[in-house]
Amino acid sequence: MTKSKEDDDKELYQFVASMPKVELHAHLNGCIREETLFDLARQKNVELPAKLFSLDHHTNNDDHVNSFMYNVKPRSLTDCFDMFAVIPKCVNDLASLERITREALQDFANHHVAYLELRSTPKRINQSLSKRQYVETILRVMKEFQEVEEERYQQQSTSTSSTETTTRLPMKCRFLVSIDRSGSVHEAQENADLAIEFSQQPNSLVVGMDIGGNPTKNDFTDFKPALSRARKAGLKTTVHCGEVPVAAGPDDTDPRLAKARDEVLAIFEFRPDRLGHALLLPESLRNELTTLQVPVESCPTSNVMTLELAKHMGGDLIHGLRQHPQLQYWLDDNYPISIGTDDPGVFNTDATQELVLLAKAQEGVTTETLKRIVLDSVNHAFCNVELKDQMKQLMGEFFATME
Ligand code: 6MZ
Repeated sequence: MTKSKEDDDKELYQFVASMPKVELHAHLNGCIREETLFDLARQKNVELPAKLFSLDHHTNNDDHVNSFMYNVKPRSLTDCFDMFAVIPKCVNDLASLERITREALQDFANHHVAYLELRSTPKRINQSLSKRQYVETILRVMKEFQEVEEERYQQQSTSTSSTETTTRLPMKCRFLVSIDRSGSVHEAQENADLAIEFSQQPNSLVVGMDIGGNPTKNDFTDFKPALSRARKAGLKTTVHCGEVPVAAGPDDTDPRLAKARDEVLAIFEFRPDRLGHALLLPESLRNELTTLQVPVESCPTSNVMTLELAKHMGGDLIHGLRQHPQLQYWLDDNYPISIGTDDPGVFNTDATQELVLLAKAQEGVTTETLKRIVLDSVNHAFCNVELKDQMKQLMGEFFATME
């Protein structure tokens, strides 16, 4: 009997769900579970903007306990930043910060992420809490989570009842301190101070810094000194790049496009260890990137949503991803990339879905390609060589059991 398309889809999904994965591009507040956001909003009396969320009462009584809200898809770049403005109003104490961190880690682990680099912008989430406490809290939850993962793995290794689908590697976590480019240079310098200080503690999980935030605000060069300082102190760096349209060449006089081009060139000149998205690069800059070989953190669903690539296709992500300006080129060229979720809560995605989407949308992507991308991603990780070697060995052994 020949296999149906549904059987193939199911097989692909099961393979991808059970394979160990590497997540290098995930923003903590963007990982918030939908139900957690709604729960916290209710607890803290925060009104979520009706444009982004709609309220659907599935109540047996009138006390709102069972009221349920769901995201209105899709999400443009502007929608995302409107959401990022409201999420911290709900995550405004240590208990909620701990909760979203623990849940984010659990969600990645449930999707068999074996190595996670989570990033977040240090915030004073209320008047009595410092940015240092924000970072300390996240790091404590990550450490605790790793310990539990290690214990679980030891038990799994000695148990005879583990099956291939339930078996997974223990998740290792590292942290990147973000700079939000819509904030001030002073804030960025404070974040660099924290990143440097925490990275110098023994067994620190802090391995790098990131510049993200609304790409229409300010300029990379404003924040370069903070990032340079972090780099001098031994931290790795990654910069969001090409999220807004960029001039095709130096002769383009449109001031916005020309500014975006200058910015990409400044980022290239800085030569971060990785780039986030590198999405709207015209051919000349794509070629320049090919020469530089800076690994790119590509986030398929996020890219389709923010570029609104599926807008006229009924929201079909597969067709949307086929319009991605760079992905097919990178795949054909074996360019160094990793596949990330960006903001799984905001984009309603997860680590499994991103790889399945890639395989379904892009030509020539097989399960072998996915394994190669995941293993290569370890090379782009910001952790030390010892952990990279350990990850490669464990993942290689795991893949061997999947053949
Ligand atoms: C640029 C993004 C982003 O730091 O509060 N962020 N920056 N482009 C994106 N693609 C859509 N997605 C998330 O997490 C949320 C913050 O991450 C950055 C933004 O600064 C956002 O406010 P944290 O944990």
